[in-house]
Amino acid sequence: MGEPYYITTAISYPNGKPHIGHAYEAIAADVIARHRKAEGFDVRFQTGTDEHGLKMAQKARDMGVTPAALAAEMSQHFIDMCDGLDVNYDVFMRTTEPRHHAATQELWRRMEANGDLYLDRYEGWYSVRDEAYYDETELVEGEGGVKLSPQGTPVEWTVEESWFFRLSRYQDKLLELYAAGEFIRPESRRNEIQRFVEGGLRDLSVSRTSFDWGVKVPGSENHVMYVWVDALTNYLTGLGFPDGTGDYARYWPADLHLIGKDIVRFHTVYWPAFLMSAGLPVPRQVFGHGFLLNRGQKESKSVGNVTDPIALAETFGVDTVRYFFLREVAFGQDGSWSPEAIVTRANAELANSFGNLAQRTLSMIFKNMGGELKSGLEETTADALLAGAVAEGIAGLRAAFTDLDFSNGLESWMKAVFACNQYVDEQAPWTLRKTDPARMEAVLTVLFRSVRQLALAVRPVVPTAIDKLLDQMGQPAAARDYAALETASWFDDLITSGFRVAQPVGVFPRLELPEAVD
Ligand code: ME8
Repeated sequence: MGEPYYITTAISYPNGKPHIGHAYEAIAADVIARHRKAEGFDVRFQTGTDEHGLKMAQKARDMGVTPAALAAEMSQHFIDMCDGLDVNYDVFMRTTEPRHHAATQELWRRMEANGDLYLDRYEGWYSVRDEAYYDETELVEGEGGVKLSPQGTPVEWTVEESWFFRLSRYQDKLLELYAAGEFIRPESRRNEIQRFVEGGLRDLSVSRTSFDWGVKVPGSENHVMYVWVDALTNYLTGLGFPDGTGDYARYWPADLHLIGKDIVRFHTVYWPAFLMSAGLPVPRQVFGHGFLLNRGQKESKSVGNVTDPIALAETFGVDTVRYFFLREVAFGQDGSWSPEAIVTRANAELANSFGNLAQRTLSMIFKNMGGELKSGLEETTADALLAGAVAEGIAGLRAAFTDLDFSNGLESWMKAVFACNQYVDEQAPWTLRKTDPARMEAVLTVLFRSVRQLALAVRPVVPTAIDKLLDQMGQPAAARDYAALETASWFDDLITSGFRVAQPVGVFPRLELPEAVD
């Protein structure tokens, strides 16, 4: 078994159906998980729903249902979204599960045993929308002079008895953690958080008494924990914590918490401080990705531009949507999508460049060679150069993906695809068919090999289409990771098996712009 690699997404608030931002994060995490698997890692991938807190309680009240019923109904939509987008998680964590209450209470006890929790009175500003406390100095003025959080959400003055966490104790330790390596990525977010922590940390209010939809504070049953204490602990619960053996021992600390830019503070200030307090190792990295915008605009119910990610995948194809998100957006920055941009990108790169290359290659082998591949053909300089270009493009993709730089990784891959298309045009196998049939067979064989390598490399991004293609190329289902790129005997094995290329079926169709996308 390979080295362990534990990746998580944020757990979503199931106070409504999933939106495009949820889909973007889930897809990116899934591609990272598949990429690491292909690299030989023993991957554990967790996602889920964050079901407690005032936001859920208020939404349920507005709808006239219990918070538990709302959470149960909506979390199913998040499970369906993962299924609909080929997001292959290992664990879907729901924070209302009893084992999660037990894990969170254990974390609390450990923080208390370390002297980091005390009872006091909280007076300050709270944003239900963000489930966050803000300092007076952080607030901004909205229309009519109303006070808003830095995220632009309403805040309310709150006065309550509350348990506090001694966050102020952790300032130096956190700064050391940031200085030691790449705990926070990208760099811009690291600088922002570092400045925030350098500015001084106030103790954090970590319990509420005004409502009861949450995890009970041990020994203080009229308090429920601040929803972020319980939400962050999901990353431990899914591994069996507090049992320190088994999955926990194997996968903790997490290699990567993948989250959006708006919740970096919770993951890089509060979470490592809670873990340090409880005597547990901190995660290796937190990556705050950017936001996905609809033609440059935030999707919102009031603007009426909210996209259902499953409908999007049904309209354009799951693989297309996955490819588009990773190719179009510089990971870490905000990105924008529109139906036109999806269609343009998919047609140019998937249909016309790679899809057409694969289709032409298989089709010519079927028609001109009776589907039969040959070994021992003579290799020219052009053939060797192409093999080099393909290897380079794939190496570029792998290195960039490991660094979470998807758009450049796919660009490197596209360069290799272009090299193949240029090779087809230059070698003109359709002409060789009459002038030099042996050379035609060699050219088509070189192309078959190249298409196989390119397909294996891009499989983490577009798994369904690539599996359909690799099936048509006689590639064993069990040998589709990156190790297969280096298997010396694969081609001879294929010939020995008696495999013949059949009339190919295209796997990346050309798209038309739909009339309206819901
Ligand atoms: O924040 N583009 O849940 P959430 C990209 N429950 N990503 C986006 C986005 C957009 N337009 N909008 C939101 C929560 N996200 C908490 C997390 S983790 C212990 C608790 C991202 O449903 C957002 O940044 O509001 C977050 O990473 C994820 O979607 C879930 O957001």
